[in-house]
Amino acid sequence: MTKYGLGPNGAMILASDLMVNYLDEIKKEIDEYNPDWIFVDTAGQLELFAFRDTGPLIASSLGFGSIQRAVSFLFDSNLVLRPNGFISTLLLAASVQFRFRRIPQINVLSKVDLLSEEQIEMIVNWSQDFKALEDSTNERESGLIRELSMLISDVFVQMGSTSELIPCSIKEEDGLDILFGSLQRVFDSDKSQFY
Ligand SMILES: Nc1nc2c(ncn2[C@@H]2O[C@H](COP(=O)(O)OP(=O)(O)OP(=O)(O)O)[C@@H](O)[C@H]2O)c(=O)[nH]1
Ligand SMILES: [Mg+2]
Repeated sequence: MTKYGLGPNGAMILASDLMVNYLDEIKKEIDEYNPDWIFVDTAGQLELFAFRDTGPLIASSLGFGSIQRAVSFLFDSNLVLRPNGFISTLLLAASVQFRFRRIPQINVLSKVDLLSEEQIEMIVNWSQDFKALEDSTNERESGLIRELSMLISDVFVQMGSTSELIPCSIKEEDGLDILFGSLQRVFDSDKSQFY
């Protein structure tokens, strides 16, 4: 902030852009561990990573040229209990997919220890069946929000893009085996396309 005369938001954006200058160093450091898997946890503020040109650049450089890469997008349980929260998050997930279009994306429902079994089932169902999402929107939203939500979910219905959410909880170490299986399936199908 002091060096470039920026406020906190501008400084965070510049810091994430400047990361590109350190990619070689970061790669070298990671390589020293000779890892089987690398997880790169990026900021929840999407404009810091996903929406900057540097995001996809960093993702492809840190992939070490490997084809076995995937983006995992988290739907935070705190934000998706109502249809309108779910739809806003779905829009964000779709724009991340649009930005990293060459990399397969797996959507995760995170922090599910905060939800009941019924709530988890309802949200996972919304992700697979947009008609169910429209029904819940009709039931639980009203006015302009309902109208907008219906229009947006109709776009998803027309795109036919359903992607199942994988429920996970870090706190309870729940669902991670299913996420891991999903990642392996993505990597295996990518390999067969490649060869
Ligand atoms: N109950 C519950 N809380 C969690 C879980 N994972 C993280 N948290 C908590 O959620 C809060 C916010 O953490 P995250 O959602 O990981 O967010 P962050 O990584 O700080 O920020 P961004 O990723 O940039 O949004 C912290 O208090 C975490 O301890 C989980 O599986 N269950
Ligand atoms: Mg985080």
